[in-house]
Amino acid sequence: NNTIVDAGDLTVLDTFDMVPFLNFLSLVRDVPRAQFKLLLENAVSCVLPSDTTANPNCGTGRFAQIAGFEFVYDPAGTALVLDGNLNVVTQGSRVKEVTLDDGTKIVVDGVVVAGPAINVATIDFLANGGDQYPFGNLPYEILGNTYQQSLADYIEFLETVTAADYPEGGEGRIQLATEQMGLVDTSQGTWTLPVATPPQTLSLLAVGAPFYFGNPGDFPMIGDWDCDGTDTPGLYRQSDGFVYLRNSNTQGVADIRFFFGNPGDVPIPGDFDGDGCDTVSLYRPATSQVFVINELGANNGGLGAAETTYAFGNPGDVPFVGDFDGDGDDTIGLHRASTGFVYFRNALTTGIADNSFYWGDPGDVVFAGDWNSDGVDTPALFRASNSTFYWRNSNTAGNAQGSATVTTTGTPYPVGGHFG
Ligand SMILES: [Ca+2]
Ligand SMILES: [Ca+2]
Ligand SMILES: [Ca+2]
Ligand SMILES: [Ca+2]
Repeated sequence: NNTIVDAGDLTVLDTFDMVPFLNFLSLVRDVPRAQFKLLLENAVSCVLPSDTTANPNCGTGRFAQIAGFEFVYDPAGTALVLDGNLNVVTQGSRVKEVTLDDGTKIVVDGVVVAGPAINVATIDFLANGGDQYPFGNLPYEILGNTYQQSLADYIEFLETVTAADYPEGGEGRIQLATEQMGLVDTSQGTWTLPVATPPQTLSLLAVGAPFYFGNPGDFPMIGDWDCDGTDTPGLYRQSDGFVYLRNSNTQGVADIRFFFGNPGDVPIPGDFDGDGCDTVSLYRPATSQVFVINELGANNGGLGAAETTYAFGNPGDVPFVGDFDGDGDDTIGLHRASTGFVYFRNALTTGIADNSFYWGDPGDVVFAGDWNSDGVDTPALFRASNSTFYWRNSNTAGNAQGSATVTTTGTPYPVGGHFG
């Protein structure tokens, strides 16, 4: 639990406060690696408020406390759903990396590494399927101690526990993968993904190697065009309305090409119907109109008419996209450089803004993303004059809650997403 222990003596009674249930230390031998990943998927299957919709069995308590290994999870992945008999209903894809303390890799990039099974120490409640932990029918040995007695013994063994042993923000055993920030040098058509990761997480990836995609002057965007959870480049050529999309973060030709819109339209990529796939919608600055479409074109063909069209904003507003209320559907925001305000609605309809607040100076490029992995997109901006990203984690007025200064070349333009 989250007991705060004041400096001074710890008593046995304190340990009963910390671990108050009658659970016995237990040993589960030879847990196959895939099942170990399944156990961790269960641990992170109820971390977003929206998870309770898919899984009515979500309850408090299933998030794991761990030792002996580290793992990285990304709430943007699919939550594991189990039925009442602990059979898998929906496979989870949130657990990205699992590494034992001796360096053995168990999961890399979401994929289980083949190898020997693992012995797991836990409590009999979980070994027996409590909190939906899917240990299956693996036998477990109940050892002689309750977990409270084990904790008391351990503290006695240590003699002194200091705050330095338990740093604020944790020791990195459990890491949260957030959306990252990248830059496109539009003067060269070079992409660097990522260049910054908000520091609520340890940076998982070094700065990416730049790669070429597109021509100088193309309007860059990023999205998950093939619905695999990884965001990759796209381009909109404003002169002729051509869309060029690529499904990997590597140099190469476009995987998808089609045309849509009028000269001068601004691309707004997002998942406007919440199906897990991003598509390219448009904002027409001349008339302040949004054109939403939930499919991609193909084969150099035209995409046809938009599914939804509505007016939003004033001439000169610059659009950005996000899921500002965390319901799974993207909607449109606007940055008005003349006032320094952002405006957004949580529905794809005409109407007054659901929210507006001061964010950014003229010249800043505003975009949105989920910088703390709570399921809600909030604003960021890139300020070219000092090569710095700024972001907030709530959709409210206020100063930036984080910033990162990066190295730039040419004409940098920001993108945010899960770059894999
Ligand atoms: Ca993708
Ligand atoms: Ca979609
Ligand atoms: Ca939304
Ligand atoms: Ca967020």
